[in-house]
Amino acid sequence: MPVYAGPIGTLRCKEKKYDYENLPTTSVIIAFYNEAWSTLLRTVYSVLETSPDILVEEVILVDDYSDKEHLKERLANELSGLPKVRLIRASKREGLVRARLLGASVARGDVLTFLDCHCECHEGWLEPLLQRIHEEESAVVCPVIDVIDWNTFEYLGNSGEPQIGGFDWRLVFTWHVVPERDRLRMKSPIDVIRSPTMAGGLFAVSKKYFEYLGSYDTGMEVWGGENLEFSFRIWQCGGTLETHPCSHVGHVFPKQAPYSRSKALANSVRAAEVWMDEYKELYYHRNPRARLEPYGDVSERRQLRAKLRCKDFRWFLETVYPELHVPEDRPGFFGMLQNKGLKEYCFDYNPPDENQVSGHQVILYACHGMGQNQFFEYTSQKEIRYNTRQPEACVAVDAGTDALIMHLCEDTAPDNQKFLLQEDGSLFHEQSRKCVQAVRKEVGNGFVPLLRDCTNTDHQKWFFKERMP
Ligand code: UD2
Ligand code: MN
Repeated sequence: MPVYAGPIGTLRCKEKKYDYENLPTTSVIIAFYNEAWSTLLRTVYSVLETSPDILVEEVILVDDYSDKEHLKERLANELSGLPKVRLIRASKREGLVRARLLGASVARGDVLTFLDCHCECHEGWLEPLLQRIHEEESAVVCPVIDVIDWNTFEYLGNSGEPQIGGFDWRLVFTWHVVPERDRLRMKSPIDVIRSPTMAGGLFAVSKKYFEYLGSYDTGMEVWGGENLEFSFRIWQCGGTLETHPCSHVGHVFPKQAPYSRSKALANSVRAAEVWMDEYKELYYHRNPRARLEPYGDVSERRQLRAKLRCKDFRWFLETVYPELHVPEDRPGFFGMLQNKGLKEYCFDYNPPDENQVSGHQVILYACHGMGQNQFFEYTSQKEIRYNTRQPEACVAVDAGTDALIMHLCEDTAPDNQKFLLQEDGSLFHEQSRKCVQAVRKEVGNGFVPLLRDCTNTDHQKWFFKERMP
């Protein structure tokens, strides 16, 4: 078996030769809602300038019922001189799923290539995507997403190796380094990389295969959730999702979107209800609001799943994404971890940096029952896991100190991360032989959990509660 275990790089991409005559053609589909002029036009011109003419059937811009003045006449005029560019307009606000499908419904290319409306394609971005789909029709292929600076709009690129997509149990998309397992599967530094999920905006798919797979869930509104739904569906129904290290497209990750994203929760619930089987409970435990969210009718999507004889979510987790830790969520051992003496105070952890989960202290805060920062799981390894996010953090106490600090969890729990939750509610730290107690902060208001000699006080008693009464 040919094995490549070195760094994944783009250096050799330039040597790659393509058989242009035989590659499929593509329709590039760009949906937009109230996008700025410069970023939208940059996307269009960069597609035209970096793509071999012979491969581009057309560029379809779908206006999702924008109300900004510059996107009306002025845009139509600007594009009228570009023979390959078509502008179609939705007659009401559709949301990105149905807007993209509007574009797909008129597309004439063999392959649909979706882009966000604030991108810059990098020289050579298109050929690898089409080449791969030419080889394997059921491959859905993403470019590496480079960063365009949100303030200066400078193309910053990507430091280090391409990353692959995952998710956490809140159903939030996450980035990961390529695991060893997948590295060993690669035959060269410019081979495709398998990815459990995609970010959502930039990918190429055979038009025929997209239709076979059931395109998109048209019950999803505005923004969010469709990326994980499509990722699960691709894998579970027999396709593959990949990133091609030779294809690079820059994207502006804005600080704030020009529209409300309140529909994201219902969209995620639809994805969970159709694809996740019993694992959807792990999601609902971590986001109790999701369980109450009206999500409409998913019976057609379930029928699609049955018709395509798609595999179950357990298969997906075990085969495609074994790196994701699957919580146990034993009854009575997850949710809010509440103190008995203080009544309404719960363990709370809110790391200031979303990307740096470890290193901060657990505090106590008024119990809110919303999961998220107050969700903890007590495992059979005696860990107190903060596992709404990836990577997962575990409560730890460093030798000689008394504060509860989050460390990254390990495969086998180290001794300083082990707590015994006893029948009487006491929470005993085995290594130090002390108990966790709710203690008033020395400065400021509020309380923190600290290690103290074990006594019988209610301030040393803790219990899990799944939700607010
Ligand atoms: C990411 C994806 C995005 C989408 C989203 C989840 C990338 C780079 N971006 O968020 O494509 O999968 O996750 O839903 O992977 N749009 C409409 N109508 C709407 C709302 C948005 O046409 O009602 C357009 C929007 O103008 C843009 C695209 O849909 O072209 C994606 O929206 P975004 O850029 O605000 O999403 P992003 O990049 O934060
Ligand atoms: Mn975007």
